[in-house]
Amino acid sequence: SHDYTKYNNWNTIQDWVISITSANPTLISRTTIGNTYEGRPMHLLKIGKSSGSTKPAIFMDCGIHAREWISHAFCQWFIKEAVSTYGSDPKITSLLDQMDVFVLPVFNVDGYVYSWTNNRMWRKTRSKKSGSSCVGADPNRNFDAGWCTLGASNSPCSDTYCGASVESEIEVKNVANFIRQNRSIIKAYLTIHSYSQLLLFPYSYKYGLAADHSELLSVAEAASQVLGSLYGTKYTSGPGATTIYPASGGSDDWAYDLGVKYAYTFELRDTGYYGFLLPESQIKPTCEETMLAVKYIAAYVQKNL
Ligand code: 0X9
Ligand code: ZN
Ligand code: ZN
Repeated sequence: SHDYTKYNNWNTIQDWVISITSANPTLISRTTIGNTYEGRPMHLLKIGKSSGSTKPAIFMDCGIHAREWISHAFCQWFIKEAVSTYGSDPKITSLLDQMDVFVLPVFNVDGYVYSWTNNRMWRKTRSKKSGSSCVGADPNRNFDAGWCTLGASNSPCSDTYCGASVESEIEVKNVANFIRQNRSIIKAYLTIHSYSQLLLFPYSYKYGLAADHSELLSVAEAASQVLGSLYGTKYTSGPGATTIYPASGGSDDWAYDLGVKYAYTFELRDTGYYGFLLPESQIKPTCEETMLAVKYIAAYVQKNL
């Protein structure tokens, strides 16, 4: 059964998505943005107090990469904290009164299932390609942002395979379609990965700085500082290309170039001791500190609507 301080498998997450939505009808609504390659539903939760009119929104996804289990855990934690502190935490209350937060708890569902059943270190989707015995593409190399030009591979067997074409992966297409359709209301795009303790922003597909570089950097540095205030966890912030590595086809760069100014990639704990195999004992502290940074960015976005 579901436990916020443990890693939950897809069936448990799916049951939890249904039950937390029905338990919080005034704060959560659920839609499906499409199905995965293997036919699983991609549940999207909208967290916010309904106001009768369309509200500005933040979009956040977890689990683009299958093996980054702390990411999936964070989206569940975020939803729990949001609904359980609405009405008592002034920041969350004000945020959810004025804005909606769209949360995609598991982006790469098929890959996540495979990381539980077959290969704990699986990263990609599970799409099949004729002419290759290798499976899947890297969803974070499959967006339309300098697609397959840098830090991505043309080889279907690579872990950073960019896919046969832009948005060839149905999961990427579903997310991109949703964001395109809601482009006018989406003010921030947050994507949760692990590991390395980084807060990244555009660009990664090129070395040139984003037009909003100084604002993106100062928000990232302030968010990293509040994150570290809880347990002393050290984060580095900066543009992806120079802070982690150049890599094209990422969701953050794509969202930014679409016009979503506050586009951030979180790389959660740790710095490599456990890496993707972060122990369950670190779920709570990791999620609590990350909440502070996400709430900081959300409050900043809200203040600057
Ligand atoms: O390489 C990635 O996709 C991300 N790192 S991870 O270890 N989680 O795979 C970093 C993504 C940074 N942003 C872009 N490359 N656009
Ligand atoms: Zn990742
Ligand atoms: Zn808490």
